[in-house]
Amino acid sequence: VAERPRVWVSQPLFDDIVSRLHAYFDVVQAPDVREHDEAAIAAALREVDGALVTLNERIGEREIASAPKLRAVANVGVGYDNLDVGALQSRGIVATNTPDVLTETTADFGFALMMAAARRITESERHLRGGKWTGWNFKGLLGADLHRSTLGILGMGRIGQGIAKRASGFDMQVLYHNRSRLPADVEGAYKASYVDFDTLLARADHLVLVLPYSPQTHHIVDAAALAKMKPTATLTNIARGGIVDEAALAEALGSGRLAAAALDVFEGEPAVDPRLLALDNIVLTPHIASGSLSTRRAMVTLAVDNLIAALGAGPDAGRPPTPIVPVTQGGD
Ligand code: 8YV
Repeated sequence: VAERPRVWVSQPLFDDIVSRLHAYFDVVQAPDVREHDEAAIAAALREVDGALVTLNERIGEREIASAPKLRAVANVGVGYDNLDVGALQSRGIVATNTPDVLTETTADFGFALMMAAARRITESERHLRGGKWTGWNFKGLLGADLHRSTLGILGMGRIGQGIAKRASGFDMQVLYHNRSRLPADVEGAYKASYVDFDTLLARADHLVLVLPYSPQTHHIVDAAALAKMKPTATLTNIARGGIVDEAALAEALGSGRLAAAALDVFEGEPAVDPRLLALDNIVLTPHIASGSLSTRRAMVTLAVDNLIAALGAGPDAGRPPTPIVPVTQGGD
């Protein structure tokens, strides 16, 4: 009897969904380890044909070098900066991600964060819970409007377009910047206008970051970029922490150069820069933008389908639904 392929599941996900793998593979389920170090990942990959991983698992040259049998890596998540896709693909290892299924949930959350920053919702709650609300105050905790303001979207991929769609209900003017301009009919559908990066910074009342993280986008929102924004503006990041220079952001928020920010992602997460934690005009959430129960289940379902197909099994053998094709345009 031929040996069954073996797959590694890097985190406890949803057992009822992951168990579909048992029909085709021997499954090695990692214990409840949220952050595997390089040695642990390399050891886990040594014996397996495939892996189901999350953003907590970085898979690069070194891990691949110690994984002679590896043929497929299914990432749970649309962003895949945790994977060295070039290294995987040059070894003929199929890499997949989970686009589309999380678009609307993530766009909802981006909008919620933007509103929370603009209307100072979490700051107000801290004020109340802290016993500082001593009486109704006409000028207390005044925020900025979303409706009829100018929304700036950096990264006009699926999630960026989801945010643009929501913005139309708020009568916002939508400006975007992207690696490449969208076709006129798509721009028209969202009433979105393409502008260069500097114009986006200068004109946005609320700027949302929804672009992939790469060496090219590392710290593109730095002190110089923040200095181009309106002092009344807000910045929301639901992409990856490394896109923003957090020290520069803390400085801008602390000095009144920028009104407010909302971050769901951090450069050194789960560690958060104490300079950000010390500020009141920032909303901080622990990377939960895609975190509705149904969407997280849909992500795992798609990742499992991808892994089965990428390893040549199941109804879509050899044709995983969402393989990663090196990105040449847009956000995610
Ligand atoms: C996930 C994300 O929580 O999809 C992404 O890119 O950042 C989140 O939706 C994460 O990727 C899970 O691995």
